[in-house]
Amino acid sequence: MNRIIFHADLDAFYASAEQLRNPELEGKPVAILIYSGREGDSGAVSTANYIARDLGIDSAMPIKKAKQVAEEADREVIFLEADIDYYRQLSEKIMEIFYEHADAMEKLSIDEAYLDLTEKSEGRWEKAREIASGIKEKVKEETGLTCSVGIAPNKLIAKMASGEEKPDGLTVIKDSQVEDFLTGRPVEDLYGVGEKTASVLEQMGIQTIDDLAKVNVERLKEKFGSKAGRQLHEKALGVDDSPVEEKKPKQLSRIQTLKKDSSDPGKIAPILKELASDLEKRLEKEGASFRTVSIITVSAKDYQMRTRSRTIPETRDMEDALSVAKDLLNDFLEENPGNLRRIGLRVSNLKHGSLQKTLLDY
Ligand code: TTP
Ligand code: MG
Repeated sequence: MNRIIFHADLDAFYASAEQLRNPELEGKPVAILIYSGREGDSGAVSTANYIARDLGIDSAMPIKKAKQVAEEADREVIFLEADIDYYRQLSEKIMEIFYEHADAMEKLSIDEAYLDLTEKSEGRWEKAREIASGIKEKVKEETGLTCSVGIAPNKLIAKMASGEEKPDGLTVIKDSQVEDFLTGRPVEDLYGVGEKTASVLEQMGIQTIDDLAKVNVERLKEKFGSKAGRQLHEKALGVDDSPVEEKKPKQLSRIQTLKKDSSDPGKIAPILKELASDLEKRLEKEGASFRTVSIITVSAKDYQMRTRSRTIPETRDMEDALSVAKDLLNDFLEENPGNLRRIGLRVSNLKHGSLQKTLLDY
């Protein structure tokens, strides 16, 4: 059966995430900043929504420069500091949806994943397209976010295809369309070909992917070494046999904002219980046990995030995690008076597969 690989990439992820929790941003240019912390405006734009991109503000632009662009355009751009923890939570939710729909999932970054849909779609492109639409809808329904999807015979082409119709796109490139799809594009469009490689290729007179496909592979091997040269040539031909590889998570966590800021263990512990039951399902699906339990607290006063952890004998019983978490919470609240805004639970030191036998079992 021919392989069918799906790649999804969320649209203007951090900016869209901010728009979700603040609908007033809708229709305005928004840029998300990551401060380097050394001085006032040092740092860079992590992403910008499409309206801000039209003004010329985009990822990796220095903050100072972005503010200058806004001023020159005489537009009020909303600059917000990145809240990575919030984006991570959203990302986890989305990855769960992907995970449920695929034969295998490989997370590529906070807002991207590959799925293998070969079995689920029985190798049929139309069926794969339907599944992809369903996934996009589910993501929209459950999180309010849109993503762009590429479906192709392999990871390389699927990733390129997902960028074709951003935002909210769905592009299918079947085996028979790969060659046309690659023709005329600059070599940098190939995932993994950076500026350096591109400039060496340019010196060899190679600019487009089809130039690269036509060149004798021996010339590439001479320049880039045997393995890299061969891989480069394969890429240009649209060939990529690499499997969608599940990266087993090393930890799982859930975090929730309290309905009302509180320092009362009686009000906070029930939330830990909810988080534990949520984690239990995920852990079961993962078939994993854990050794370390942590609580994550976010202070209502300064939004500081703090973590308390304890390591216990290997278990897969969330009741164990919950009782440790309650202990940690009580200790924490005694030592740190003041209201919490959010509370989280994490299990880490995960071990996948069967629970290792302990001495007691023998
Ligand atoms: P991307 O998927 O590259 O960008 P995006 O989702 O904002 O926009 P697009 O619609 O083009 O996919 O990256 C995902 C997130 O990663 C992005 O929202 C912010 C973060 N990021 C950085 O922090 N620094 C960077 O240089 C880039 C490129 C992204
Ligand atoms: Mg994205």
